[in-house]
Amino acid sequence: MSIKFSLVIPTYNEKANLLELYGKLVSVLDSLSFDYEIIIVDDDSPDMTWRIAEDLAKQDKRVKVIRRTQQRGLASAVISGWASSQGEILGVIDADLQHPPEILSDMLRRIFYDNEVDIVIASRYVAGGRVLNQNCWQVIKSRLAILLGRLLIPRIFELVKDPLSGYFILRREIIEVKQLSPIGYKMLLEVLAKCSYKNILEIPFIFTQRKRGRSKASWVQYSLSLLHFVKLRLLGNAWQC
Ligand SMILES: Nc1nc2c(ncn2[C@@H]2O[C@H](COP(=O)(O)OP(=O)(O)O)[C@@H](O)[C@H]2O)c(=O)[nH]1
Ligand SMILES: [Mg+2]
Repeated sequence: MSIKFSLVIPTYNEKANLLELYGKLVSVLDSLSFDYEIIIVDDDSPDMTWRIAEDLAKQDKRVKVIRRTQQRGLASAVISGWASSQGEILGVIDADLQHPPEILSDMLRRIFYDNEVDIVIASRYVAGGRVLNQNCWQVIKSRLAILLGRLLIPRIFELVKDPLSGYFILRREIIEVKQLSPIGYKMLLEVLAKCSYKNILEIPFIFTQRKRGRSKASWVQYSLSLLHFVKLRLLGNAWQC
């Protein structure tokens, strides 16, 4: 049978989270009756997350591992994973359990049963979604990013409520001939700005704080995301599709 769904998990120092996420994903995906693959893209994590991923791949043929030693970065890891995938539907989920695997079955049903839907986003900002326990700095940073996004690339920020979400699935065909070259963290923004698509659905989820391991979202990453907004504005891509 051909692979219907390819899910990329970008990892950097996620040793403490990967096995739990894998267990949850498999229990969700096995309840749906199609073939899938899980592609872990690890950037040679010092905590050796890649070794756990490789052990998983030995036990479960649906798991593949890409260990990158020359490249770093969340969005480019997603591109590497998708480039080596086979599924009709592609997706990405963070490894740290801030993205609930349980809603994946609903996301997949929506895209499989409605040909008009090309992208399903797990959204923090539609009714029913929210962010829990953010500290003051996190609130300021995310509000500022949304404000700048609305100013620089208004079409995207009007089109969807959470264009900065890191948890989404899409049809392979919409990215196939596109040159995706995001700066930093925000892969979905790049897709929304550069690809052509029909309908987009947003499904609410509650974004919790990570329990184990540390965030890699540094000020450098944050600044790169703002630079990404500027790049998309200058390219004019945000208005083309
Ligand atoms: N391969 C790879 N994954 C990364 C990199 N930076 C972050 N990640 C992964 O991307 C996901 C989100 O990162 P995280 O640090 O939790 O960002 P935050 O949720 O915005 O704080 C997690 O699964 C990380 O392990 C990177 O440079 N390379
Ligand atoms: Mg996180």
